[in-house]
Amino acid sequence: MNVTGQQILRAFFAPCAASWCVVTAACSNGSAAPPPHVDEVPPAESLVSAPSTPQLRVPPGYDIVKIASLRGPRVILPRDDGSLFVTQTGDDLLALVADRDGDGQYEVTTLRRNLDSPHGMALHGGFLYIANTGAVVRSVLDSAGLPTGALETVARYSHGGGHFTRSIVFGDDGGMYVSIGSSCNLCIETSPDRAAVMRFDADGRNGRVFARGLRNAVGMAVHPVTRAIWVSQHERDNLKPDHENLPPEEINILQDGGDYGWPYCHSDRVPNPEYNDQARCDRTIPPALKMQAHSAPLGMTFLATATQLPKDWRGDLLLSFHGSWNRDTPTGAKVVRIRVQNNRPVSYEDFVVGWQRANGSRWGRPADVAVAHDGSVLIADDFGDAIWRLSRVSGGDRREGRTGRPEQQPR
Ligand SMILES: [Ca+2]
Repeated sequence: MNVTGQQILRAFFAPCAASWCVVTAACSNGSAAPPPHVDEVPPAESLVSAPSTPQLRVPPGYDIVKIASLRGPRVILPRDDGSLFVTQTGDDLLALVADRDGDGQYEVTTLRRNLDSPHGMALHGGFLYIANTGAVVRSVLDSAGLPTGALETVARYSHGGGHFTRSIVFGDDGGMYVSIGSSCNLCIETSPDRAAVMRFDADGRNGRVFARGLRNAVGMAVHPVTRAIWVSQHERDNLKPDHENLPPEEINILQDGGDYGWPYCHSDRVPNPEYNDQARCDRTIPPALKMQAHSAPLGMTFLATATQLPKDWRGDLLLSFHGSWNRDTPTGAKVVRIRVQNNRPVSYEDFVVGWQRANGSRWGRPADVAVAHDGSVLIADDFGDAIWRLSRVSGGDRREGRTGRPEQQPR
């Protein structure tokens, strides 16, 4: 086992107590009004305590329940049969999480051990791809859709030092896109594949830099209409004088050959004072959406198939904020909804909150969010060692269920 995974993750959480705790929060009694549409994260006035989970607050009409317990779940890949592939990055594991007996609680089976900080996953061409910290590996799927046989290494890239998780998606062109974060907070990298998204053929050949200047793009998702790759991006630390609120975290929409600024620039083409190169910044692509500094945006998902959410949410996306670790007033540890108009992100607002207490300490941290086969929403909580399922109390829109089956009621 490498030493970077869970130990680093847990080190970030050191100021936080690990025990479960009920957050007592002032909240409304369930107004039917939609959440406010604003550019900054609002107070969670429109959220209510979930009926079965008073620690967490969700929009009125929804419930959230813990469906699985496992150490450090980071990325969720839902399967068509309702089960999930889950990477446990810190323990170098791939797990199958499935409700085998139909009681609403999901059982955990370890499928692969001794991976190398596995994080992102993708299904493509009859393979399960896993993004380890230094290479993408893949495994053939058997008739049950489970990985079988030896792992094949298909693409290697830089690793060691700094950001160690790797994310992966396949584009409409069949290309394999892998995000590799920076080795530092702020520096000029010596390896061109750091702070970049690489594009490979599906067999790992013809690797090249697709987009650069991305300090740590962890969330990756393909827009359901434009098919562009969207990423969430962690910006730099220790920018004076207002480290608390600068620079903003970002959503970026990737373009082939695009430069998104880091380390030279932040925000809308603003030079970092360490380099002070406005001419260079003028050639970079500004963020599509700016968000609260130090929110640590991780996994995200579009809601095109989230049939348990209202129809007018289906063009939007959800994003996990892991939460700040070096901000005097902690922020984050919540899931936000990003509103999309004309295929661009325009604002964001709280969607699920409560992992963070009023004093800033946390009992959980959302790391990934995904849409399940039945249109419900799944959240990986790598600090609370849990997977949560959010569903509509009334059962959702049955006519639009992806599977054609009645959607499961929350338990
Ligand atoms: Ca079960």
